[in-house]
Amino acid sequence: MAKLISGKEVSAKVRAEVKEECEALKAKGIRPGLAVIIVGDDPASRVYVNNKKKACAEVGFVSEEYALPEQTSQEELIALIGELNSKPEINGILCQLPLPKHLDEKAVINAISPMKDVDAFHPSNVGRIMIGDYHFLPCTPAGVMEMIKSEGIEVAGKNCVVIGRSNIVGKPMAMLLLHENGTVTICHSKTKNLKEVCAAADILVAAVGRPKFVTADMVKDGAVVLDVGINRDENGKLCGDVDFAAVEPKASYITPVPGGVGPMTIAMLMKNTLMAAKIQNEL
Ligand code: L34
Repeated sequence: MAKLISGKEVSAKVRAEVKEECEALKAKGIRPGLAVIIVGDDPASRVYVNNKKKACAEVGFVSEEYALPEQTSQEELIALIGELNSKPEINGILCQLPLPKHLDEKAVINAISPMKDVDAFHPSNVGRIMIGDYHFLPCTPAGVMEMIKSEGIEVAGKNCVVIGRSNIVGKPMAMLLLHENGTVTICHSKTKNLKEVCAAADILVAAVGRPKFVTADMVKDGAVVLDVGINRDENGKLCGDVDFAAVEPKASYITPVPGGVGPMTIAMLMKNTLMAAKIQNEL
């Protein structure tokens, strides 16, 4: 039987710390502000953005939402980001992904001032992470690391396998595990012997985006299993990339979906926004 690492609990702790620091900033006349841009009406994005706004209210940040119509042009979106870049009361800017197909995600990310890039998606922040000299870590991988740390799980020397190589999760996740001295393998759709590679992992991170992709035969006895996926199963129920019922008996630790990595993503966003506010106020 695995121990459950509750994203609900760990994220509540992170948010409580952020809230406390936010109150200390108030005494200095500083109130962190986050601007969230959402383009179109993807229902999942709507839920995530609402959760981000709720978290801002809870920790004491100002949050501004910019809900733009599906047919927003590249120029309009870039112009809004430009305005927010020069708005002093906004410390963090986030453009919820995915964007509608006609918009150029890369150009949008590039337009966000690296100082306000609380997703840490801008190439300059990505480069900083690569060399270990950063202010912000991308929220989802940072949230996974926080869950690992919350249980005192040692990463150094461990065989870490990340399934998925996206710029948002897989690649930075591998880098953060490497920073903690893990021996890291990244798997993807072209990986040969995926099952064997995964079954050798002490720490297995699933970021594939396919429901119940990780089955029991891919998991070593006693492995730590972190599930980044948020999918809907055949009954429309939220589920992760891991077949939880089958894998849970084999793992030593496992994260649930929902209530796992998702809430951690949001908590780490709060942490990054606080950090952005401190940096921009030269604290
Ligand atoms: N720019 N785009 C940008 N930054 C991000 O950090 C994200 N991400 C991912 C999608 N696009 C993004 C998020 O915010 C995924 N993500 C995210 C955020 C929150 C939750 C899930 C994904 C979340 O709150 N999950 C809840 C359940 C939500 C539900 O009911 O559907 C959970 O318990 O997992």
